[in-house]
Amino acid sequence: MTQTVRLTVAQAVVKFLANQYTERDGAEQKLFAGCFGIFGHGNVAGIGQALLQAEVQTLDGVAEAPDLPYVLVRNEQGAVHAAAAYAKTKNRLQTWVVTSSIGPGALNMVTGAALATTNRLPVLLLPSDIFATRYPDPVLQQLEDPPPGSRSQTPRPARVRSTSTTHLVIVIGTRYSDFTTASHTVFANPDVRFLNVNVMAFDAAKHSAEMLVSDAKAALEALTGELTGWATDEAYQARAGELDAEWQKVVDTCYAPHDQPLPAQTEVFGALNELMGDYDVVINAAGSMPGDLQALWRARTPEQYHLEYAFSCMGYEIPAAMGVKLAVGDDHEVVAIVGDGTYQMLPMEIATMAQEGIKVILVLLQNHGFASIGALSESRGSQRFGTRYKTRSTSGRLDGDDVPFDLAANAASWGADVLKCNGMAEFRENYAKAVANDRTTVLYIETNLYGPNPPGSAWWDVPVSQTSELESTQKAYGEYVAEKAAQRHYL
Ligand SMILES: Cc1ncc(C[n+]2csc(CCOP(=O)(O)OP(=O)(O)O)c2C)c(N)n1
Ligand SMILES: [Mg+2]
Repeated sequence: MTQTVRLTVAQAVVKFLANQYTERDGAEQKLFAGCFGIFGHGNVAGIGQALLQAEVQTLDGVAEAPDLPYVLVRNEQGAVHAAAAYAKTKNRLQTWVVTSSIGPGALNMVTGAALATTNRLPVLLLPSDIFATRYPDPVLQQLEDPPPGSRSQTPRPARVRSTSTTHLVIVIGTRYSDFTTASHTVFANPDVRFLNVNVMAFDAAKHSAEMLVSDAKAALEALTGELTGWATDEAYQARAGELDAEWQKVVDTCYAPHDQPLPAQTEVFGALNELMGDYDVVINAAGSMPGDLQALWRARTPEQYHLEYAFSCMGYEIPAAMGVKLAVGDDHEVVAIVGDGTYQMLPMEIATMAQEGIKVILVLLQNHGFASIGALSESRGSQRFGTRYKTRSTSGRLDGDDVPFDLAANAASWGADVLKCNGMAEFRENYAKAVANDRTTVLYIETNLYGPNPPGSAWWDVPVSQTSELESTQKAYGEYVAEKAAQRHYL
């Protein structure tokens, strides 16, 4: 009798790959020794879940469990080089799989892929892709038409909450990314209509909107003229004011001391928001920081807020600080907030800044892992698998001591001055020293991996494995299905 086994594609792929062999001169060996990778929202809940399940089952001694050990790396390009070198050393009889997230993670593998191709070396690269359904389109890091050079903003929670009764949404210069729309769950009123002001027809047409293809300023002036004498009613205005005031209290709470051994990163943001000048520039791109900054940062000028959140590319911040400093000149402080993960991806332009006498301030938030993808992994039932910088212990898992790297020493070795900050008081003192310094200065501070982060109600469509041997995944799948019901599709 045949038995039906239900697996996700990722679980089937892992099982299949773990059972591939090469044979030469009568000797068999496994084709894939293991899987290198970095999880992001594109692979954490799919192949991440499958690799976790395989690891749990292997260590539990479950019969026929696939054995494809997962190794967290620092940069996707490095992972592919390691796989290619392994294959060359093993006379092409064995190699490694590499898994990456969507967008920058996938593209980082391209150089390694070219090296493997030119050397005729076998590697198996599993870059993640956008969704098969078009519901959450465009997802974070999805490439669309070339966007105009606009600053796009996502709504703050106070505004998000007010949208269930919204009839008309006037949007100015947005791509409607999944963060802006909470993966199409924000605008809950079934009769909601959109007026899109955008210089690009491509974006103006989204959400079946009334298109206003125009320069934003010209459109706003024209609309203001047309609306002379019209106003929303007083109750509506009062409610909007209340929601804003409520949100300001949330920001104050996030910025205030949290009375825990390590500060929350929001305390660091609060200090920077207060200490930085109106025309200084804060930079960030990837990790848990962009979402927090979006919710909390009180930008006093448009120039102050430099976030790259279209591609959310780890490794952007340090080179970006160099680029911004060259553009704004010495009268402005340029402050890049750098996560420990993103730091390890691309720290070396610090040396270029030392070479050229370019001074920026780098705030290095050390939380020993991925606060962002770790929390996402947990919420999607993948148990924070492979998201902390821990050594492999005798259990066979990445649950040992902290990996003994020293990012402060590393930054100093590239030619920066490094000030270690033990808590927020010292951070504030050291910020003043960094401003007074004429060399690139790294403010190194340990922060709490678990936040707390700003309260957020926005949903993100990151699908969960439909079938699983893990209770955590089964539970997360139920939640996912329930939450997805709020999603709407606009033609
Ligand atoms: C090049 C690249 N690879 C993978 C990802 C997916 N990704 C998004 S955030 C993140 C972890 C960032 O860690 P860290 O810089 O320490 O920030 P934290 O999450 O701790 O705030 C990863 C792996 C990405 N955005 N870019
Ligand atoms: Mg981190």
